[in-house]
Amino acid sequence: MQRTALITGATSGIGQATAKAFADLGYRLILHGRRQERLDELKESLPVEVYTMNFDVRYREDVEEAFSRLPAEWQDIDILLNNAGNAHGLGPVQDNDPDDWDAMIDGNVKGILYVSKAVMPGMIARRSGHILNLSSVAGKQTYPNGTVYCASKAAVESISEGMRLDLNPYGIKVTNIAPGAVETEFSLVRFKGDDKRAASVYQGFTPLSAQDIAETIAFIVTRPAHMVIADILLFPTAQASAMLLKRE
Ligand code: 8X3
Repeated sequence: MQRTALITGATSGIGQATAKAFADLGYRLILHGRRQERLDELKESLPVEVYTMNFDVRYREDVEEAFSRLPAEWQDIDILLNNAGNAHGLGPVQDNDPDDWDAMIDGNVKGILYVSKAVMPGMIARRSGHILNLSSVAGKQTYPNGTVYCASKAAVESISEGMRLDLNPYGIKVTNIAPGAVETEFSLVRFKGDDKRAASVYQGFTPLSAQDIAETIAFIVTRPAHMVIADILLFPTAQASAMLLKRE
């Protein structure tokens, strides 16, 4: 039977690449983002049925409202990829802008919870489903100047673990995905549009691409029913930890 997958943050990077990978698998797609134009373009480019949702995962009422309008034929969601999330700023915690803290805690932590809250009841009722949460190596290792981003991703690690425990009785799979350096708009957002600083993050080594992560996610969601890849850490070959990267 054709599966239905919901991807948050589908308008760029890992979300967008995974939308394409899922379309290749023949899945029907619910694509979420904040940029309707990009969602429409993506929908046009994909050879499968697509429903788009436009809201900010940080605002609980907006999330609830968007899901209350989800047509009946889109409500049986088999796969939820909680991909939406961002870093805002990189600097000593004592100098951080609290607005950046709000953006990261609300977007990366509460966002996953709000969206999952809307999707889990259907999975529980059907006794099946797969939730994949985009964490980061930053969720496993805190690095200097990354305190609150790392804290938000450490929370994702805990949420993945907790979901796995609480959803276990219902046969729902939970996967935690922790990439290291992946070249996307991630650093551009972190450095607030400073493209030179963003580009310097990926200089001197070959970073992972969004495509690399998408191919891995496609592999994860196509494992047989009795198997779940519970937790996965992905590095470019040049990377050995959050802090250690071999640059030429
Ligand atoms: C993205 C990877 O190392 O910039 O989550 O935190 S890192």
